[in-house]
Amino acid sequence: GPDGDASLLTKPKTNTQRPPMYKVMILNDDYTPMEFVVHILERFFGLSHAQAFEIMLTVHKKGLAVVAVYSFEVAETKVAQVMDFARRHQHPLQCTMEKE
Ligand code: NFA
Repeated sequence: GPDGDASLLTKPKTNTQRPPMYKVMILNDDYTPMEFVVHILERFFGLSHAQAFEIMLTVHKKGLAVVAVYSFEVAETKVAQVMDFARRHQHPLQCTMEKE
């Protein structure tokens, strides 16, 4: 009405779609050198040395960690870059993505 429709002001918007986001994760293994993982985190995820070292240690202790969250396209690119770099250096490091 002229004084405003309360429902229009208060009804939660259930149709506001956001694009799905994807967690990019690094998995632990027994062979990849710690310094190599730190280098990857700095190079491909733009982390500081201290942040990279912290995440590497979390992966080492807990088995995996989420490094970052991206759109599907960016997450796919990060995973491919990490997997290719690890393969070229003959390390078994695994990087995967999962929908949030
Ligand atoms: N666990 C590996 C080691 O002891 C280090 C590592 C950390 C590997 C994080 C993969 C991911 N050399």
